[in-house]
Amino acid sequence: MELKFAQSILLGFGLKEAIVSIKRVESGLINSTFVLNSKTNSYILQAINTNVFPSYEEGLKNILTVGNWLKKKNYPYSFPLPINGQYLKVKNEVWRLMPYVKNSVSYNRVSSLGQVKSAANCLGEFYHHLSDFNTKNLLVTLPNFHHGNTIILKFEEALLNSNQERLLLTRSLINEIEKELPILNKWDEVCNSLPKRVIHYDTKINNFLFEKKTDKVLALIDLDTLMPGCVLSDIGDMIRTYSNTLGEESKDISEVTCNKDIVAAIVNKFKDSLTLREIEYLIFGGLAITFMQSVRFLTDYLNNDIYYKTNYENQNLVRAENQWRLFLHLKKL
Ligand code: GN1
Ligand code: MG
Repeated sequence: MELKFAQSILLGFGLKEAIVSIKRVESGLINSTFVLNSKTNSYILQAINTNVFPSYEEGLKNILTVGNWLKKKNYPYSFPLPINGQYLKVKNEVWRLMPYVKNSVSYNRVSSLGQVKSAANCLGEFYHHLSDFNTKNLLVTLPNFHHGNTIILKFEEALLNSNQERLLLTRSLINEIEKELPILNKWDEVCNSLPKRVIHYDTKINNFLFEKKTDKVLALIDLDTLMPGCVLSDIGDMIRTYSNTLGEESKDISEVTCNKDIVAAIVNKFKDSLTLREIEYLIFGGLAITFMQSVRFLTDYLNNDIYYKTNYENQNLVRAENQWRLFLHLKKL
């Protein structure tokens, strides 16, 4: 991004500071993210992927509603909100600016049990501080986001429309995955039987900001998917991304495994704060979300990578295989 352009966006938000440097943030598979530094402040600037988030204005309302609520309730973590409570449209792009959380860092894979516990604590506090929030006050901005049957239908559609080359390359994974698809129907049944809560819906490891040099979580970020849902979407995604100590981008597929101590630490953190039925299904949540993610990556691969950003040929296939491998290990728990 050019300095001049970033400067004009900052000005669009009413800020007159001179930007001295810009850094692209590589994590995040949907939006594009940059850190802008002036002499005195740092900001996060994001271009919202409006193909994936067509209802981004409703999404902004959800972010502000939840943000204001948490502020009133003294939620003990940062919850960085879009500056001016608005997005800025420039030509065909939609931008948001947020304060940078000082002294923070994010990781694509876990390096200590302390990080796991701290992140699970943060998510627990998030639920706790929203426990009397009426989920009807949130708009459903991505209908059927984690709906198992919708994900099956999209996968089947991709199978019908995919090019022959990609179909051939994925044949054996497709065969394996097809046998397990009923998990996604069970997922729908289980989720429908659990309480509706405010769900983050994207609790992967790099959406937690840690304090530099400690294991302490400062914030749970990336709020485009805040919606009503069931806890298994979030805790399942924590299990998926924290237990896979090589990370979801690892190409070392045969080495991908799930760390049982990490799964146990996550489940343990929630055992006193959820309903019995939610607790009973936490590990199933991790299993189903991992399988779902494998299907979603494979679907995108068959669709020629139209949803998740990629940096190299076949990256979505590698991701799908990585998740499949993790799923096989989780299944043995
Ligand atoms: C996407 O954009 P990012 O990286 O935060 C995706 C999540 C997936 C994740 C997999 C709206 O999240 O659902 O779990 O990639 N977000 C959306 O890394 O589809
Ligand atoms: Mg996200």
